[in-house]
Amino acid sequence: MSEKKSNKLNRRNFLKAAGAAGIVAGAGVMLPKDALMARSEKGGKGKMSFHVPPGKLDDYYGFWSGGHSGEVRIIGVPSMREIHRIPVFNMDVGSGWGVTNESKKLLRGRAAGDTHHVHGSYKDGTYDAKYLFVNDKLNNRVARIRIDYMEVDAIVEIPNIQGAHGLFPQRYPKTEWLVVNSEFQTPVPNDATNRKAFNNPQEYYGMHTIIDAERMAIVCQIKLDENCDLAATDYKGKYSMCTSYNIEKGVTISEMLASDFDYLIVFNWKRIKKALAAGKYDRVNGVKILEGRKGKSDLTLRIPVPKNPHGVNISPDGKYAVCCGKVSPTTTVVELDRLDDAFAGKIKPEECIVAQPYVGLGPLHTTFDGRGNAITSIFIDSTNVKWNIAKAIEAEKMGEEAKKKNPHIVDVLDIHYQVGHIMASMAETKEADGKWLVSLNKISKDRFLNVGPLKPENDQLIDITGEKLRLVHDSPTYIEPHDCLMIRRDIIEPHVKHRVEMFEHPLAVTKNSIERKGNKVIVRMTANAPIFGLQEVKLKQGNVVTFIVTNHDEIVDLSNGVAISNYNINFVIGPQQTKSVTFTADKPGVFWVYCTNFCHALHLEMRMRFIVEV
Ligand code: CUK
Ligand code: CA
Repeated sequence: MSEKKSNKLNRRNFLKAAGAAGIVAGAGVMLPKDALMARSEKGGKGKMSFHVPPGKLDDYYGFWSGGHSGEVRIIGVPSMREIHRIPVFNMDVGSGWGVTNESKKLLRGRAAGDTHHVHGSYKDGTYDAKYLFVNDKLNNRVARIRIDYMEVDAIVEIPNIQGAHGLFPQRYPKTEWLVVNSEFQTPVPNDATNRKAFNNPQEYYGMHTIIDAERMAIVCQIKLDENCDLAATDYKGKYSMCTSYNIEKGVTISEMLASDFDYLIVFNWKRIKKALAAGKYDRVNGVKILEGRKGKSDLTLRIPVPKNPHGVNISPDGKYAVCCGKVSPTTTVVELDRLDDAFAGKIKPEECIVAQPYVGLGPLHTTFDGRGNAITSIFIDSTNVKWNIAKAIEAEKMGEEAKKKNPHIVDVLDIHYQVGHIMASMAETKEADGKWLVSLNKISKDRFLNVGPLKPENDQLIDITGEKLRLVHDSPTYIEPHDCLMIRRDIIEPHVKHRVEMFEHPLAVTKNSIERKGNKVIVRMTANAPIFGLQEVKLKQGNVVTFIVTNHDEIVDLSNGVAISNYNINFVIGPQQTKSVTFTADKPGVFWVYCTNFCHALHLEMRMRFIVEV
């Protein structure tokens, strides 16, 4: 199917589905996509290349979420080369994540996940290169990745919620709190003690959860009738916010689309801290729950926005929140300086809205070039639309006639196809630099070699240095990045270490030994390419054995693998690193333990016997 034809189909299907669900919002202001396309000439003025010659390094660390693969990936930008994968909520037999005791302790038996939003820790409105945080929508967790080792060091489970979706760290003065939204409303508590609520959706609630980023512990949850979708924090440390598309408390698609408007909900951190200090909370499953419901709480403010909004993003100057319409072909621009007055009751919540420009059919997320322009992803139209924030506000003041001419639109770029998130380099910081844009397209169709029914996604790299958006590169990605970040190399690189501190692991092995305590056997072993510290381990069938292995090489990039044949054990240890596994030696026989990670000319000889006697 040609691109044009299939886009039309998508528009038609969407409108059909929308009609069936009773959508009328925005129908009156819908303009044909062609009217916008008239402004776009193919090929912008930018000159940047994605080509990074052999031996040269990329300018940006890209951190991509991996969707239902459960991982995070590091992509070099602009080359779009995948450099590394960080296993997070998934099992990764390449590195041994989900195999070793260290990773199992964090995963607690749940090695499946759904990562959507990766964000870095902040200091003074930009990245401090300490941590990355990522949500797990599947099992309602948040993981922290330490940037020095690019490994997960903490996972916090969030009770009382489902659909842990939007996540955002505090940006100012530094990241002390993280907020996480629950996209699905549920009974609270959601267990047998509250069984009467199971069949009564009126007793389902959404939660805005606040997490202490250093302790990775839950500070509190703010209870709402609405659901919470995407999240953002401001640049002053005063407010966090969420979009809500189900203020109806619906449990079917048509119920969720019943209301003509939904909300952008703003949370007042000063008042939340006060309420916590005053002890104004209940406890459910050990978590402090604050009242945030409409009419019952002064912690929250509801700004009505066109029905079923999706993304909310803050402009790098800290002035505006841009909320995408999804079902409405508009974005809503909220001036953050008005929030104080709205919370004080001096103005109505809707008076915080300063513009509602038309952008196209199915707007999902917005990013920024740091020069006053916003770029919004348009799912149904399959476009990225660049528009000027000041011009949108000006047109709003001038009235309907001025607005209809869409003076805010700078450029419209066709993408391939069906875009979700988009992100510009450094765009979620005050240092947004307007160089690169990545369009994370959900559907690649015909853009790559046909690999069967399950096709890659298409992450497109776009040069945004010129007036026009200029597509420069297509990059296939495996299941299923939702969002990404591009952080300048000079910010991240000085913090990333070549080797771990050996004695950070309390069990780091310096002397090879086999210790037997009843049925338990503890094997302490060094690895030093091409030799394991022991040449054999002998034990009895049924023994529970723990291997603790430390890689004693100091050489950069010299990792050893430890694989135990037919025992389903396989993990990799980097220089100076220690990892351990525990399992029952249930099969008698001779089993070769071997190095999987090519380490030396005598790599193949790097092996030892594991003898299980009867
Ligand atoms: S997202 Cu998670 S459903 Cu638009 Cu941030 Cu894709
Ligand atoms: Ca709704």
